[in-house]
Amino acid sequence: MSETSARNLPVVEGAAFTGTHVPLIERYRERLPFAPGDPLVSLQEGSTPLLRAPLISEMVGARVRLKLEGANPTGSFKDRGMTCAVSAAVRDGARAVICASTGNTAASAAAYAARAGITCAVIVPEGKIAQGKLAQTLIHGARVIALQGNFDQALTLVRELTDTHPIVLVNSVNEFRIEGQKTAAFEIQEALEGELDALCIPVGNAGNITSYWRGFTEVGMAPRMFGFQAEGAMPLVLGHPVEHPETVASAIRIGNPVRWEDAMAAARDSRGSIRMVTDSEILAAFRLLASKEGMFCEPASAASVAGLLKYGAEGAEQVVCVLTGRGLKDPETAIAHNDGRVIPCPVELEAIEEAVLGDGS
Ligand code: AN7
Repeated sequence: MSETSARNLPVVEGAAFTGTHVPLIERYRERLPFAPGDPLVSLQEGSTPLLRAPLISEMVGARVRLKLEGANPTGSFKDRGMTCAVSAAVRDGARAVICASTGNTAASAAAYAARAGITCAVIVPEGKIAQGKLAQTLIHGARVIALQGNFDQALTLVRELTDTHPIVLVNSVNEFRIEGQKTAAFEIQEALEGELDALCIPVGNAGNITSYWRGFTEVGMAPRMFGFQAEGAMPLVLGHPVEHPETVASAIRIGNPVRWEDAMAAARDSRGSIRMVTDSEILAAFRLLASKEGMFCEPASAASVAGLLKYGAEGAEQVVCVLTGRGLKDPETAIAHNDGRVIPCPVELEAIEEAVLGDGS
């Protein structure tokens, strides 16, 4: 253990973990920029399920599986990149990390910084991040700054700030983020023994599509990469930045992605595409996943399935849709957009009978 680690206890060796669930850096150490003995900040991320989606499979005429990234410790795929970014920061003697975020990067950075015993600051667009993510970030003890602007402006400002202060930037401009997130492609390769024709994935800052393509390339796979942006925040579809991005899927409310070139290269080199889904298509997929497949993801994640349903499998037989974050992240949107209702009931048997068995009128 190097002396640069922020404090002794939480930065542990992989060998200290027991059970079948090993930290991502341990599982894929040979393919990641870490040496044995490097400090390792882990919450036992990665190794997420790949769930069959029978109804969606039938709808599109392909074998469709869902990569459940909401099963990560903080409820999103960001943990894969964050274990690497924070472990590297600690290795290099950092005392603080910072990010701009639409919510999930903030929650993940806050958790890993807490684990490492270093400080964390996050800049979020004021009033535009989901409640679950805000709750996580605050309880982990990060300093939360609500910018009176959008994500793109927040990212521009933190990049300037980190140019002149010794604080590590953990947005996906950080190479360790991409390196960590590519491991999801390794897991898919192992689970499907390399048999995959298409990957459907939501695109915001475009770090994740970049990571998956890097991971697939490293294991000799080349599925078509189908990225989806929300109609009100689709710079990669339009070919120019969007100054005022807007979408119900707050996680991908991003108008000028940092991994622009990498995402376009992934789409081009894989014979894939980056296309658009509307907010109502996102919400329809969000409800379908929850009510018919039993899987509650956050709205941004449903963009992957919305895109598959909209454009079809295009001849692909094996498809994976990445569900990037857990539904509990954003309870407001789920409560605002569903077909159910809450039935009030007095404390009486007859009333209960009517409420449970009646026609609901
Ligand atoms: C659930 O947290 O950008 O294309 O600041 O939270 O790699 O940006 C989140 C992005 C998809 C898009 N799904 O991934 C942030 C942030 C969910 C997300 C994306 C995000 P990228």
